[in-house]
Formats: sequence, structure tokens, C-alpha cells
Amino acid sequence: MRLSRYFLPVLKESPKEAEIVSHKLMLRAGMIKQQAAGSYSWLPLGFKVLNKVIKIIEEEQDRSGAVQLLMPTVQSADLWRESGRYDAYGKEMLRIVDRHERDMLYGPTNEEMITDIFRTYVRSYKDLPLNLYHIQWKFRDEVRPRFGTMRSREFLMKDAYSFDLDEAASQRAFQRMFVAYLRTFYRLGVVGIPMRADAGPIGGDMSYEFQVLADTGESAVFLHKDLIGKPIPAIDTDFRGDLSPIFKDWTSLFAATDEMTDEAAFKAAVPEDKQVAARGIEVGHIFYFGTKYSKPMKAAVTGPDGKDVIVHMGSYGIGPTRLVPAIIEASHDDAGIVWPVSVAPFEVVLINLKAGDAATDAACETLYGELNAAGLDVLYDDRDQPAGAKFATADLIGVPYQLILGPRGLKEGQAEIKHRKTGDRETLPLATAVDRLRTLVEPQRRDKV
Ligand code: 5CA
Repeated sequence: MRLSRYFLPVLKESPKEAEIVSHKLMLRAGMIKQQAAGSYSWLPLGFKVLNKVIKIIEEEQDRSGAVQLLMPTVQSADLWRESGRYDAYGKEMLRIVDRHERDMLYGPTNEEMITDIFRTYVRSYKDLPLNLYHIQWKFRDEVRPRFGTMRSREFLMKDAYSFDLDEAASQRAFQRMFVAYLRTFYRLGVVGIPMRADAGPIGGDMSYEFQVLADTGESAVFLHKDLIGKPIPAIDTDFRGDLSPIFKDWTSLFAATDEMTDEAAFKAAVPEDKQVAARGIEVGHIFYFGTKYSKPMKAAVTGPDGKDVIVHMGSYGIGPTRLVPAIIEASHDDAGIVWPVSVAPFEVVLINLKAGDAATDAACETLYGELNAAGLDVLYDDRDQPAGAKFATADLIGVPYQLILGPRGLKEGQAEIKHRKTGDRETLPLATAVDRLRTLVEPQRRDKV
């Protein structure tokens, strides 16, 4: 992508309405624009990051055996009357009346609709286990939408729903999602720690939240230190095998939100040198709720003995539009965002220090072609702007590697690479720059781990 042809409306000033650093940086880096309270457009740079986040989520859902579909945003109230949640959901639900005076709603979640799909088509225990997911916009009329896309009214959710014959099979489905989530957050470049949590309006008696630790997080969390940096299950994990050892290994160490524990219980359970009391951002939440929806909505299959069995269900959410600011909260500095490579809008920014100088332009064009050919995701800053402004933009938007070339370096056959995260700089022969960048970038994509 050539920056001269791109749409990157960066702001010089720090926007006053933003209270936390991720919101400030997303506005300053031209990633989002507010459209109404708790409602945002995703501008090209933000959308590019969001799509990388979504792709990783999809890859890990698919790997775990979940199957993607797509349900609508606007739902019929009748389905929600069947489960009893139409009245129970309260003011957070955006209710709509259509021209025929039919009650509709903008979906805050999809348990009812997916249960309706299931009961329409699935008849036999032989079709189980089944896990269906989609990535779709949700609307919740939050009392206090805040912090940009961190807590918005319209937001994107990956929501998966599992169907099983009995509780034991449903626990196995839960464990598959648990492991998929560990892998997903790792690949996104954050530490996502599973914690016992309160199930709220989704219901059920077992739920885990995945929390990214950050000072600005809305939840107070208590955890065992060894959960931070614990190695995640590898890419060759057998999702059709027994995942309970992994599940037990992770859940045997203390971790809970303040809704589920208090400081005294925490201190009694965890040795002093291992106690971490921190704040967290809830980026995912998984639930087992048995027959809460399948029973009133009559979602049953024929069991092995020919008798009808009400299926057991769980649901599994991740917030992609919350993850983007959560990643920024966990990874930034005074100059701007510091993206993990796996979700960076671009992996490399090629900075032409003297656009308009024929020799530098030509050399940059060649480099740009080679970087693209090497499979790197490149932004080429070809604008006629002072070097200082280019460095500031590159730092602000957080591209992990800057490849810098000007007339002087060109004369000597040398380019410079700046590592955004550490600030390290290396000067190297122009001819080796592309290979060097490949070696730096490829392992950090985390797509083979
Ligand atoms: N049906 C279940 C799971 S599929 C459900 O709705 N779970 S939830 O309420 O916990 O939401 C799942 C995830 O969506 C949360 O962990 C969070 O990452 C994201 N999310 C929830 N509310 C918001 C919001 N207002 N703004 C941004 N993301 C949100």
C-alpha cells in the first residue's frame, strides 16, 4: 500500500473525549471514528487490524472443530419469548417495531436463534457433537458505553454454540473451546488468562472469562503468577482427543474475577510470592448452561436407545472490536501503538526519506516490489513530507519494522531497519534488507506454533 494513495486521517492533537490510552491512540492513528454514542466506523487502518484479529479467531475456531455460519442482526421477538428472555433482558436490548407492528430486536446475542436452527435440522445423536459459530454485529444498549470500541453499544462478537447429548460430552466441547481460546489470545500477541467468572444474563453454572491484564481494565482480578507466560497448547493439539489434562492444568491454578472471589479467599489460596492482584479486560467469556435454552425451545435429538434427549449446550464469546483496544492497552509507548506482528496493520513500513529524488524513488520502488514479492505486508511512505513527520506517523501507527532509505544511505548501498518495539536500529547492505526483514517477521506471525 502506498501511503500517498491510502486513507489515514491521523490526528496531531490528543482527542479530549478519550479517557484511556487505547481510545486516544485509535483516534489519533485514524483507526476509528465515532458516529453516535457507542457506535464507531472502522477506518481503513483499524479495519485492517480488525480483519487480522478476525482471521486468527476463525482459524482457531475451525481448528477446534467449530463450523462457521452467519445469522442476521435483527431478530424476531417471538424466539426470545420462547426462552423467556424477551422480558428478562431489560433495557440493554434494543427493541424495534416493524411496519406490520411486529416486535423485533437487534440481537445482543444468539442463543435463541441458533437453538432454533438446531431444532429445525438436527434429529439424531449421530449428528453430535456440533459447534456452530458466527462473527456478527451485536447491539447492547449499555448504560455507559465508554473507552471507544472497548465498551460500545454496537460491537462485533464471535459467538459459538455447542450441542451435545449429555453433560459429559458438553464438558468436552467446553474444553475444546477453552484450549482454542488459549491459542487464539496467544496468537493475537496478548496474555489471555482464563478465570472463574459470573455467568450473568447468559446463565448456567460454569463460566470462564479470558482476561487481558491492563491497568485500565474494568475488572479487578486475582491470579496465580504462574499463569502469566504459561506455555500454550501447540498447533498439533488433538482436538478430538482428551483435553481434560490441559483444562485441569490451567484451572488448578487460582484465577478469578472479584465477582467470584475476594482478597481474603485469594490470599488463603495462593502463596504470597505468587499472588497477583491486578486489573483485566474481559476479551472472551465461555459458558456451559446445560438445557437452559434447549428445554423451553424443545431442542432434542433421538438418543442411541431411540428416546428423545434434550441437548446440552454451551456458548462461547470473543469480542474482536474489544480486542483491538485491549491489545493496544497491553502494548504501546509514549510515541504510539506497538503492534504485535500477528495483528499489525502492516508488518513493515518503507520510509523514503527524500520523495522526489529520482534515485531514492527508484531504489524505494524496487524495494517495495521486493518486499511485496517476499510476502510481507508493506506500507510505503512515498509522501513528499519531512522525515520527522514520517517517523512520527510510523511510530504512532505502530508498524513493527521501519525500513528507512535516503540519498546518503543509497550512495553507500546501505539501508536502516528500526525495530518499533525496542527502538533498536541496524544498518545493513541494501541487498540483504528484505531477507533480514523476512527472518524478523515470519516467526512472529505465530501462525505455525
Ligand atoms: N452469548 C454469550 C457468549 S457467545 C455472550 O454474549 N457472552 S458475553 O456477554 O460475555 O459477550 C462475549 C464477549 O463479547 C465479551 O467477552 C466481550 O469480549 C465482548 N463484548 C461484550 N459486550 C461488549 C461491548 N459492550 N463492547 C465490546 N465488546 C463487548
